[in-house]
Amino acid sequence: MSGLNLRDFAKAFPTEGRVVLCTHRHPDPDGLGALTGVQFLLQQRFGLASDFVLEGRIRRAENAAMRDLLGIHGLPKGSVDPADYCGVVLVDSQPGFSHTHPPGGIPILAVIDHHRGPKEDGGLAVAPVFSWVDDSYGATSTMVHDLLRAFEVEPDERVATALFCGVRYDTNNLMRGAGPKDEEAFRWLEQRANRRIIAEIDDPPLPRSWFQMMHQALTTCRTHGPLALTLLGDVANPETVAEVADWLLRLEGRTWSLAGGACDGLYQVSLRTDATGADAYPAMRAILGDEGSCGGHGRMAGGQVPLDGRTVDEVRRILRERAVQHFGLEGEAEEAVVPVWEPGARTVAR
Ligand SMILES: [Mn+2]
Repeated sequence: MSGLNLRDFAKAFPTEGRVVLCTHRHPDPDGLGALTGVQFLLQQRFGLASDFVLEGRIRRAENAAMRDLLGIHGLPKGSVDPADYCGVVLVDSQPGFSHTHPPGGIPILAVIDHHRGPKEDGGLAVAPVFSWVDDSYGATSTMVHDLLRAFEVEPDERVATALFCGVRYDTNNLMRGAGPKDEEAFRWLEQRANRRIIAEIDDPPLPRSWFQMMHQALTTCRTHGPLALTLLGDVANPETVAEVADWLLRLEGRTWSLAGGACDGLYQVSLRTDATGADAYPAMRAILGDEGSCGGHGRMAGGQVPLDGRTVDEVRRILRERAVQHFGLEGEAEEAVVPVWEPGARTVAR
């Protein structure tokens, strides 16, 4: 872990050239907010232009709305010529994280992140010129807010809105993993953000595919006592799985929700809990057993299992058995959430 040293940050950058800004695959609001803030800082304080290179697709409707309404657009990854750039800045992720692949052949100048590092000691796998990694922050956007204010750069409305989205989504409006620094950033950015845009990002139009996915989730979900288990087939992206897990945790009487779906040769899983004092990470670790990787803390955990030539059904069966066993629910009846009905059949709402 390292603290913020403004002189070291400034020294990491050359006096001219163009910079690539990256975050993890399938960027979320915190990654997008931090990118926008760093771009503004580099331009205003150091006179450096930069481009975003975004990996993976942004599919969650809220995130896509943020991208579109704030004009956060990346270059196609294959189009980056290393000769055009002097360095990379990585935010909300670190070199060595499996979901992060900055374009090769360009030195990493700076890393700003609030996750623990990939190595056993929590350190970075590759040493960049400057690194500021501090897991006491609830969001990387809070760190970038601190950076802007330390350099006395006043964000414009667009940048403040982007950073505000990052802080509030990563901390769930200061209710998850947020500390005093996040609270200060939240209040300060809120004053400067565009509320109409925030409202649109919170409540975007949803495509038919979202309703189809939720329909599939409802018909797939089975409860085993306090556990809602929603192991889907193929899904468009890992965020869908997280969204389904969040949603079905709200089912009355459920204190654990495990959702999964296949994407890019991996079976993605998300676990959520609202049981008092429960920790999702060890439960996820136990359910995945010796395969796959996972991360998380507190009420949420996410992971992935390589299909490795197995069918999706086989992996779903294994995960269901392990989850039921882990929570000691072998004696509980398996129940559907919604009645299975044939199209055209008369249904009576009770
Ligand atoms: Mn984050």
